Amino acid sequence: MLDLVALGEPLVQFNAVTEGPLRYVTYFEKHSAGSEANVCVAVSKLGLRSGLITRLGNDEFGFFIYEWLRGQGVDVSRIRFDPERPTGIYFVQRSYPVPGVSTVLYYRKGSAASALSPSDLDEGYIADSRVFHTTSITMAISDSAREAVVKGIEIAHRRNVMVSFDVNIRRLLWPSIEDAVKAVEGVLRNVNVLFLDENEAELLLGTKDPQVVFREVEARFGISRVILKMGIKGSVARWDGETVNSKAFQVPVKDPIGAGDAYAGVFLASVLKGLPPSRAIVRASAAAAMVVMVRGDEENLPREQDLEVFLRNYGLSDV
Ligand code: KDG
Repeated sequence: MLDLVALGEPLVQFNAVTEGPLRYVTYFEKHSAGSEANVCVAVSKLGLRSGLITRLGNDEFGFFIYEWLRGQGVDVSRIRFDPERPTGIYFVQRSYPVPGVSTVLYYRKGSAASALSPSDLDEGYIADSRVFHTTSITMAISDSAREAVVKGIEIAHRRNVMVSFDVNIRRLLWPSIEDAVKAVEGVLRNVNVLFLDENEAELLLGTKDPQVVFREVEARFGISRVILKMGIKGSVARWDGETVNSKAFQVPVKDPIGAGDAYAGVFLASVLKGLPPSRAIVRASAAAAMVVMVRGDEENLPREQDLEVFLRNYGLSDV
C-alpha cells in the first residue's frame, strides 16, 4: 500500500544560475521538478511511500526524471514512456524584473504527459493508497489529461481514498481564467483536502478572508479540510472544525518555485503520520521556506532530521 499516489506532469527544470533576463544567462542548472512529482518526493523524504502516475518521453530527459524519482524512493511502476512525444521542460528566470520573484518559460506543449488520459489510471493502484493528490496544472495541459484528473478523483472518491487537490492555477497554461475556474469548480465536490492561496481564493470565492473562505468552501463544495496560504503573512487551515495557523519563516530566497508543493507534501505526510494539523501546518511552512533557499524544487525538501534542526533554530523544537 502506498501512502500517497499523485497524478501529474514531471518536468525538467532549467534554472538560471545567474539572476536577470534569460537572454543574457549562459548557464542553467538541470533539476527534476513538476508540481505533483515534487509532492511525491516530499512525502517520500519523510519516510512514507509515494507513487506517481504519469508519462515521460522516451528520451534523455525522461530517463533523468525516472531515475531521479526512483532514487528519491518514489514508486515509478505507473510511469509510461511515450516513444512519440518528448518530456516537457521549462526554464526559470530569477529575480527579473522583480527581485526575489521567478518567471517560468514552458516548453511542454505536446509533451508525453499531455497525452495522459483515463487509460493511465489503474483503479487498484489508486484504491490501495491513503491519499490521491493532483492539481489543476494537469487539468490545463490537455483535454485528455483533464479527463484523467476528473476520473482519478472520481475513482479515489468512490474507493474512499482521501482526495487532495492543490488549486495551483497557472495562468500561462489556460486559454482564460474563466476556463481554469470552471475546471477547478467541476472537481471540488469530490475533494477532501484543498490547498489554495489568496489569489486563488479571490478567483474561486471572491474573498480571501480566511473565515469566509472556509465557510464558503464547506457550504459550496462540502470540503472541511482547507489550507489557505497567505505568502509572507503565513498560512491558516481549517481541519474538521479546528483552525490552526503558522507564520511564514523568513529565509534568504534563491528561487520561490516549488514552495507550494513542499508545503502540500509535508502537510499531507505529517497528517498521514498521525500528527495534529497544528503541527502539520508549522512543518509545512518550514519545508516551504527550506525549498526556496536553493535552486530546484526538490533538493532541499526535508527529511525528519532536517525539519527538526530547522525548527529548533527558530526555538520550535517540539513541533
Ligand atoms: O510548483 C512548482 C511547479 O510549478 C514547477 O515545478 C513546474 O509543475 C510545474 C508547473 O506546471 O508550473
